[in-house]
Amino acid sequence: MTGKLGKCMTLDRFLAQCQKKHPQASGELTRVLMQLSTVAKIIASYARRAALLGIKGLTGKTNVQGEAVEKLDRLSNDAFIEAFEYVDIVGAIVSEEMKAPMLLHSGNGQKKYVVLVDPLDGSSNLEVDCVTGSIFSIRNFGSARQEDILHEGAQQVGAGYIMYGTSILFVYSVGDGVHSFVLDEEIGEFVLDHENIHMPDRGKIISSNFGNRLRWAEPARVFADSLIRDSDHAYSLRYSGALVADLHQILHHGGIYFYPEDDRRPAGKLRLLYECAPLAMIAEQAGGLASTGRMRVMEICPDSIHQRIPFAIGSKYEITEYEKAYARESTT
Ligand code: AFP
Repeated sequence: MTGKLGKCMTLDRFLAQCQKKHPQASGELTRVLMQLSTVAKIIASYARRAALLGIKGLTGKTNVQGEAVEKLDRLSNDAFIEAFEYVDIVGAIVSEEMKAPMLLHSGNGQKKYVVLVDPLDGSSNLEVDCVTGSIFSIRNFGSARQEDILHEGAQQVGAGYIMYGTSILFVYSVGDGVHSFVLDEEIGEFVLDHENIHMPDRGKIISSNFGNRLRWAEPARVFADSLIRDSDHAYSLRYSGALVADLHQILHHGGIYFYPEDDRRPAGKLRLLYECAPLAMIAEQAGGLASTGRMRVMEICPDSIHQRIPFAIGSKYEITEYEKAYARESTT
């Protein structure tokens, strides 16, 4: 970081350095990541000043998911769309806030990527000035038709998240490990914070909405009870209401976040394409796992752009135990 070593490894310098290791690289992915980092700064400034700017609260509209849209959900979505109007290699954008994929740069050639986003994860936290995030996935562009976007997570070219907390963090992977950057507001740049993050193989954090425990599918309940009963390995409960923040802790300290299917949401709550798959890529690149309980998230072929799945993500030990609980259920 700026002060620590007297050196300043900014995001653009880091990406330039990585690019040199791959002489065949065109620099196009770097352009996409840099534009995402600009969006991060814009949304961070909205989130920080939401009360002052009078942009807290609901718009009065509901989105395609049937959820109430916060003013900042809409502004964040607009910030992503605007960003990619300047990057002609991004041919389409898919967002939690939009019913269908949005085609960008119609008529221009050279489209290479589609970007999928949850513009503001945990937006209900905004009302009380708590942590929020954004999640992104970068895939190869075929067309803006849904069938050309519905591919398994293993085909993602890159993924990451932005966390708007006490610091603003930009965390990404393009398949060569997970790197995190912190916004140095004095110089207006993201500066390297952690290179090649490795998630502990077993952790101490359990993160889930225990208010739903009686509604969860049986294997999730059995798993949670057995983990909490383990007297040799004490777990701490952490749950913020923003997946990005909960995963970020687990990335560093290990453990598990899970949002299983329950009697109100038999398909689960979280969205595959712009929440689960990108975070699964981050977890796997950091040495962790992501699963529905029954299968690896990165192998699911989506059937619609807003598909939901039951989701568990975290350290190898905890996710393996979670899957064992589901496997036991199917043999009984
Ligand atoms: P929003 O992005 O719609 O605010 O939802 C947040 C979220 O998708 C995820 O970030 C949280 O972990 C989870 O939902 C919280 O859901 P519950 O309030 O049902 O626990």
